[in-house]
Amino acid sequence: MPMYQPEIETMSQEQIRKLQSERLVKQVRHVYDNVPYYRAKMEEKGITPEDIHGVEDLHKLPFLTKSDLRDAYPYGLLATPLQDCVRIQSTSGTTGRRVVAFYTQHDVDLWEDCCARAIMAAGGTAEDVVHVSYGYGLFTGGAGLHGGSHKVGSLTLPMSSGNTDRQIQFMCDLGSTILCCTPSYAAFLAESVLERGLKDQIKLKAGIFGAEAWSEEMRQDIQNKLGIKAYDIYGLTELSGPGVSYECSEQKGMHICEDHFIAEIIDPDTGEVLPDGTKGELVFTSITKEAFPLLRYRTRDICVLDRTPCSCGRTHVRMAKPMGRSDDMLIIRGVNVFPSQIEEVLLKVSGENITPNYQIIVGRENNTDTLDINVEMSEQMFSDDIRSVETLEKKIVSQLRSMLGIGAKVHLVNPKTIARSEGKAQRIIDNRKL
Ligand code: DLL
Repeated sequence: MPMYQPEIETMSQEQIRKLQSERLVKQVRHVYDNVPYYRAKMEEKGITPEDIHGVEDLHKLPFLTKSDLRDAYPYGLLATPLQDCVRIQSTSGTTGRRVVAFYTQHDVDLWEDCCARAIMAAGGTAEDVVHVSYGYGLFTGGAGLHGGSHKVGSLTLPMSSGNTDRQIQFMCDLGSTILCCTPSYAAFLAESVLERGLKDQIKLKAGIFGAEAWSEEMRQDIQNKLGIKAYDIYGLTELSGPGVSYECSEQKGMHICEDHFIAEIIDPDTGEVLPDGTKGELVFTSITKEAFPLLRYRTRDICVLDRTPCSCGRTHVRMAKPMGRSDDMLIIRGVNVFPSQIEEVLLKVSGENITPNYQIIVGRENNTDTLDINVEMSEQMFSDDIRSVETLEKKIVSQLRSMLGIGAKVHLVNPKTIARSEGKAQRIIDNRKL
């Protein structure tokens, strides 16, 4: 499949490291000179830009965390005059202060290039109709894929999220070939297309789904229902938005745009840098951003890096599907559980018998954590006798126990009783926090 910027996407690892080193040295100087907040952090560590000669010195720099972003809100990390900025985007977070990120025109351009790489890695060309159902507005999903699609030269359908009937009508009438939205909305759209008996009328060939953790089982489910290839895409507002990394046709991890971002994996407790292949917290340094350049930003996403060659020809390091954010991790009776692991068990054990709609409810009774999982049955299962429902519930409980080591109560609930999501799904209700 053709690449958007093959000369960059296939650079040798040595060339990438050299480019990263040159850009890092410049970026550290830019931040030190223009961001007093970060300069103070460097001074606290006794570091000056003269100490940073290349990627090998990255570990000397202080980390930035989400709480730094909150402290410095709104302008404290801005590295260019506000008049040079042309755009603001913001996170979808619902608690605390939102993160506000700034972009110069150059920053928007590079971000859109990253999204264009992702679209072409999913087989997109100027012939395609790219149906963007990520939310438009402050959220980066809509704007990012929209800009990327323009750069590829595809016909861009700026649908935004919601109004499922209209989404499906346009998909059929205008022959959308690539769908971009969250995986949970893709699952809902897939269900809605099948319900309306319109699978034969859609021309979709690929989907570019991200913004939330989703399992391989969820991928299979969406691929089968829509008859497409589903590609993962990752990113965060603080670094630009979608396109920090993206999957290629191999579907074996997401290539990180290493000419723009240096990735590290650290031990979340000690901050120590871990070798490639070890699971830990993903940390990014943006080396090309002008307005909002974050150095050693702790994402809280738990993940693994893979530097083995990829048969697609791209040389940029791949990151595995993040298991979720460390702050989404549930500690249930002392066991660490990521919601994505529960999703994996549910879909693996139940196959066609359930829909990918579920809700995880955590509580506390008599000082002991409780875990209840509501999962929607498929219409077919719903019409089965009660005994088969009970058998499936027991099977899920036993698999959860053997795979995660925890007991849970599983309730197969009637079809269409769990609220659908048009953006990022809200799957966890943790009543212990109330
Ligand atoms: O979610 C940007 C985005 C939009 C990515 C569209 C992909 C597609 P934020 O709202 O700032 O930005 O949320 C960033 O979402 O730190 C991860 O925890 C999570 N996340 C994003 N992509 C993935 C993914 C956008 N593919 C936070 N898999 C990140 C798992 C993801 N988690």
